[in-house]
Amino acid sequence: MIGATEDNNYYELTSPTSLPKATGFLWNEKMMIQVNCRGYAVAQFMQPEPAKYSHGPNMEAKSFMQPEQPYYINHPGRFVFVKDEVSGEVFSAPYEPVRKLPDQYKFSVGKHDIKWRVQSGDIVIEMSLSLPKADVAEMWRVKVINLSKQNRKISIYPYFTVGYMSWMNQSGEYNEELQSIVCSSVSPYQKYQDYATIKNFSDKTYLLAEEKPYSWEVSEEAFEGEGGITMPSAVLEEELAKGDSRYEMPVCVFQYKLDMKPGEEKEYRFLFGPAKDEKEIDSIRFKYFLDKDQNGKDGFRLAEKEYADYIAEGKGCIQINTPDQDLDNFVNHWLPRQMYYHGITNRLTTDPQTRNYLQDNMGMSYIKPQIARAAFLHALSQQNENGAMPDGILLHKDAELKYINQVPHTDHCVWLPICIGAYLEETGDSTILNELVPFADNKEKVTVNEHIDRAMRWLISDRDGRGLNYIKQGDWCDPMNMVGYKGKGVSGWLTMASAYAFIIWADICEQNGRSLVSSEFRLEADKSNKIINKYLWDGEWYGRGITDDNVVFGISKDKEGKIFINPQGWSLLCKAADESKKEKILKSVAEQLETPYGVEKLAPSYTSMREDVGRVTQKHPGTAENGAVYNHAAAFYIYALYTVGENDNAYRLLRKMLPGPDMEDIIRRGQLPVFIPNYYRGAYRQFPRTAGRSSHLFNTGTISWYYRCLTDGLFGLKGIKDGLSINPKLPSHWQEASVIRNFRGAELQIEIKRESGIEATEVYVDGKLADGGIVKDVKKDMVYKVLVKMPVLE
Ligand code: CEZ
Repeated sequence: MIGATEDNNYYELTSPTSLPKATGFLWNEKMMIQVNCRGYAVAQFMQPEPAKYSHGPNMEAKSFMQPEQPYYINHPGRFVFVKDEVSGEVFSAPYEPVRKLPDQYKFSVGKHDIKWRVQSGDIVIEMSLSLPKADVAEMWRVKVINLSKQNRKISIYPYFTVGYMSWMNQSGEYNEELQSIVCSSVSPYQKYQDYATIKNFSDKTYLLAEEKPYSWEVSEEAFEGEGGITMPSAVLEEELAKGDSRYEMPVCVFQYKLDMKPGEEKEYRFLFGPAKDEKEIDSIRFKYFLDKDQNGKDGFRLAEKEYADYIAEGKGCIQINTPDQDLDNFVNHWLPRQMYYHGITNRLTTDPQTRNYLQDNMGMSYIKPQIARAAFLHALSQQNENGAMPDGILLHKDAELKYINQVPHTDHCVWLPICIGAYLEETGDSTILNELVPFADNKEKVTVNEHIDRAMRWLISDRDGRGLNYIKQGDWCDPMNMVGYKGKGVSGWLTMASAYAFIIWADICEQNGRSLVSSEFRLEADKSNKIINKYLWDGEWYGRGITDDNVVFGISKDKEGKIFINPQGWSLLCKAADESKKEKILKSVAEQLETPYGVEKLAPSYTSMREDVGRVTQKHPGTAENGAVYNHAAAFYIYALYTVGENDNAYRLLRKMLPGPDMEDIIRRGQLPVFIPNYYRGAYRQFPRTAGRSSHLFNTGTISWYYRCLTDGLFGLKGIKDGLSINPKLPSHWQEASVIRNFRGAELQIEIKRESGIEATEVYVDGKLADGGIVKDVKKDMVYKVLVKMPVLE
């Protein structure tokens, strides 16, 4: 019912009702679309701020992508109504809005396309969606197949939602010359100053047909009639009325009449998207449909191919073969794709949050390190000369800091050494450290070394009398906005994260001949750790912070929000926790935060506002930062577990981040294992009924950390200055695994085996024992055969 195809290129679902919210997503340089198995879609494009061309039937608030996206009967979608002209029977593919259960159904999520095959009686509808690489348009194929032994007379009605475009001006009509339905609108605005921007918007939505339609309808109301969207009156008529829409809600529906012989197939192709004007639609029509020649040149097909090639560039640096096939499938096929999406699109925003921008580019270091490098330099060029990093990084000349980026958060500096450190490990490119970069408020250029020194010193300066880092209106946890808004509250986690950043930076400085600076920051890390232990250790675990009114929170005394995951994992990373504290932490996390779906971000979830903590406590218990299995935080914890050698613990939690492998688990999460969502519902001990549900939101900082858990942790194939250090951390029940690791232009074919008689891991490179498990002098274009022998564990 649910599983990967043999070639692993698709993940398939064979019921439209068992996982009704299962989705796949596609993106390109300017847009993204997430479609669910039943035909509903959420799409946005950049102009340069995110905008829509397929709307809900009411005025929509502008917002970024949301978790647990709700769908409703009139939700924007892409459907094909099918009517038997003889019997009058109607169904719709893929499933909505008629909801007639098909005889056979398949939803196939691919990497560069998403497909459906729906059979009702003897009629099959195949739909497929792909995108061009650079244009904003959905490319649809709709195929009709007559499986019966008789001639069949049917009508099909491809239906594309346009929805409520604008309260100022909206209309639509069929344009004969363009063979398109063109809907027009004016984006609502009120300030005359905005006219200069909105006049350039792509305020039209079009549906372009390759083949001339028999008929059409452009008024949603006329199409639905009294039947409503589930059985539109217009479909029951002989012919659509060729209506238009005049300040009425537009829709794009075509009708094609088919007289099909037994076994006959017929395919139609469409383009759906936004445009500035008719001229643009005309040129799109030429490019995709008309520009053909005798040699089989076909713009549509070429664009599909170009898109497939673009997506295929998102390859990671490991191919794995382990006893866990589902993990293999995810890691080899879907994880790098999601990481690439983050790195290449910056989540389709013009002002990504600084921490997201840096972490997403940490992931890009494993795919296209040159892009990561440029991004790190770009981010540093927006640093202030006092060392502080801004809340968001502006990517476009007209971009401005919006929404959450207008709220002061204090953690952005810590991500610099952490993320650039990962880049250095992967590439060995220490030249980045000597690049000269200006500041936002000072054009004078200084080295990256100097930039990061200043960032670290800013973290040291932004502390209270005790030496704890101020939180202001948030740290990594965005909505923790009232701990320190009066200027006194501090973040325990941020103090730990700073200590960890100091250690990473000290290591990098030491390796690059800056020993003085290195010892300065090592000292700072030690100092921070003492302070952390003095003020935040609560007996069995670490507290999260101290409020403006000097109240420690995230501790055993609290009724809700007793324990937070972040301080536990990061105390291991920054080495604040000694062995005995570590044991206590592991136990407390397992008892209070672990669930069948991963570790929760905090517990118990807050059930009412805590005014000295903030907005996070107002989110619904068990969702997002209020106690969901927030995968980004869970990934930090797992990374920390690998760092302290808790291999079995780490693997168990790593595995819980993926839906499955058993069906019950996939159904409960409600999501196919083709991406990791930002959270699964938590509050497992408070609200078990909803626990485990996926947020279906594929924007998440989890991915690059998950990847590092695999490269540095599970497979222990971590870059160091002069080579690749090999020290796998397989779970004790795995006897073997193999990995192809692409590293600095070379390919390492690595076999890992447990062998009796082996006491400590031994690494052989092309037959020779490698000192310290390090493959030195890795040469570009070389292939290395590596054998790793590990002890057998009972
Ligand atoms: O946003 C993410 C942020 O993009 O939340 C993370 C944070 O580290 C990321 O930078 C944890 O707080 O209420 C809010 O503002 C939320 O915090 C969301 O915007 C949240 C979304 O869930 C998107 O993933």
